[in-house]
Amino acid sequence: MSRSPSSRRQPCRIRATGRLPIEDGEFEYWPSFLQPADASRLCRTLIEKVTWHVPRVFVYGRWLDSPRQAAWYGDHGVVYRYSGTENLPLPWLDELDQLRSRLMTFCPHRFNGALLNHYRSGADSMGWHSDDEAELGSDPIIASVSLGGERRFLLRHRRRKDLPVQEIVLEHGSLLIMGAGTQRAWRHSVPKTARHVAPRLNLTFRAIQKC
Ligand SMILES: O=C(O)CCC(=O)C(=O)O
Ligand SMILES: [Mn+2]
Repeated sequence: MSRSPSSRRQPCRIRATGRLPIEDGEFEYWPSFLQPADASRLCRTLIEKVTWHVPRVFVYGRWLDSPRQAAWYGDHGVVYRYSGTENLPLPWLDELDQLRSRLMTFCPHRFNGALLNHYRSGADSMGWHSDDEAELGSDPIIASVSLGGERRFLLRHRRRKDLPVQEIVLEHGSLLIMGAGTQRAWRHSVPKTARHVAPRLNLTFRAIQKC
């Protein structure tokens, strides 16, 4: 992930469904991708069954514990390296593989791995970054499913300082597709919140090009 310092601008909230009115990148937001009951069941199952760990990442010249739990699942041999970590895939859980099949029917992309994030409380977060590692290819497509507590997802253009920070509230059972151009033009983050929020899972399905 390439990172940058945080921004002080007031975010502009986007409430649209489907293709989002965002420049220089194809973002789609589908709030009811999963039915609430199915999303709740999947959230409970994955919190229980996934082999979670706290990644130790190399950022700004030092090793730090990530402020969340994570896990990498994927096809055999699909290794994902980011922020100084090398992640060997855990074999697909049935629930993740079924979701992957559904996503590949919904959008015309193939995914061979999923990076899962567990935000245990509002104190867990994800800093500003783009998912632009070489092994994701020149224009990565990422399908991101959210389960559990709603969190703010912020987008900041990498070059256009005149554009406001954009904000999408990622709801329980929603799907965000970050398509063509999104990682080249934008950085994204999930900030901490002082509000009481339920635990949240985010499942980001990716296509590793070189294994
Ligand atoms: O939790 C989210 O919605 C975003 C996760 C993310 O950006 C990532 O895993 O790279
Ligand atoms: Mn990301």
